[in-house]
Amino acid sequence: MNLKKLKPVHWIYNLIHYKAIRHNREAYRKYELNKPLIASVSSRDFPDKESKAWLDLGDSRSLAPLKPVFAAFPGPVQEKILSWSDNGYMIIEKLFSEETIDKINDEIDLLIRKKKLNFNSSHKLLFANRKSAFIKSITKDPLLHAVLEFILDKEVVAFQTINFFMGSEQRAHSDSVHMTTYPLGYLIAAWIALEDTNSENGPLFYYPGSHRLPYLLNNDFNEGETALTLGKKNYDDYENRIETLLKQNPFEKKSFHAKKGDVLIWHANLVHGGSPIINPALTRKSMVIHYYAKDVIKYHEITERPSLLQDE
Ligand SMILES: O=C(O)CCC(=O)C(=O)O
Repeated sequence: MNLKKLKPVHWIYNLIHYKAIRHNREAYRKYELNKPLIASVSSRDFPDKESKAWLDLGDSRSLAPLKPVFAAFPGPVQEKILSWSDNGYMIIEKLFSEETIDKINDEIDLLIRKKKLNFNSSHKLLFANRKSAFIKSITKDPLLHAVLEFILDKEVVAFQTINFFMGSEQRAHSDSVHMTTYPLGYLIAAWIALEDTNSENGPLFYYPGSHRLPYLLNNDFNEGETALTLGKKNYDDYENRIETLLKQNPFEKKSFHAKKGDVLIWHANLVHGGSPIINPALTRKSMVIHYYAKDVIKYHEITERPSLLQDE
């Protein structure tokens, strides 16, 4: 028996990390989830599976200009906010300067040299924001923060940063199965180009409009769950289901050929991934920051574990 499939193993893990799951306490109360914080949590605990984010319930073109702060954004950013409900993503060109990006790259190199940051088995460098005050400050960039909080109409907190040296080659997925919220729709990500990307170095790909697909959660691809064990299916089964969904709903596939300093912001349910690396000699340095709205329930649908969040 795979220990990772045993819920009691997760409960012990959650208990050990109790401080980092306390962020859910208020939200459990607010959304009337009557469970201990250390218990497994999944979409099966909740009454609905639709986003409650205001720009999913209504259209950004009519709603966004009604908020006085909208007028404070630069004109080009306003345009992108207006298309959010249709697109589920936006690109802000050169949000970060060359100098800032160089500093990020230097900082990541330093963290690696000092062995404070290590590649995991998927070639990812996780949580540089917890190791470096400078990287943490990037997650709080004022314009980026203002845009994210406007889109969600809630305060946001950075859950994690992931740095890549090479393209991820990750299959198509939506982040909502990895970083799930109740209500749905309250995760948002910012992907920062730390160098230019092109068709050779495994650029990010995404499907505009795919955020409107139904959220694919445990009940849709997993089965055989019991009170003590997780369902029998695994992440490959999830990715296969997404592939099938994309075949049934042919969205246009776009690749992000970014310039250093460009940022792509994506919706909680936008389907995206990493293209194949055509030239393995090329790096594709990037940093993605995943943010949660602060006052919602935050967890990982597949393993049913509450997300671990450090104090900001
Ligand atoms: O950077 C990439 O290639 C993919 C990143 C991604 O899928 C994610 O962070 O959710």
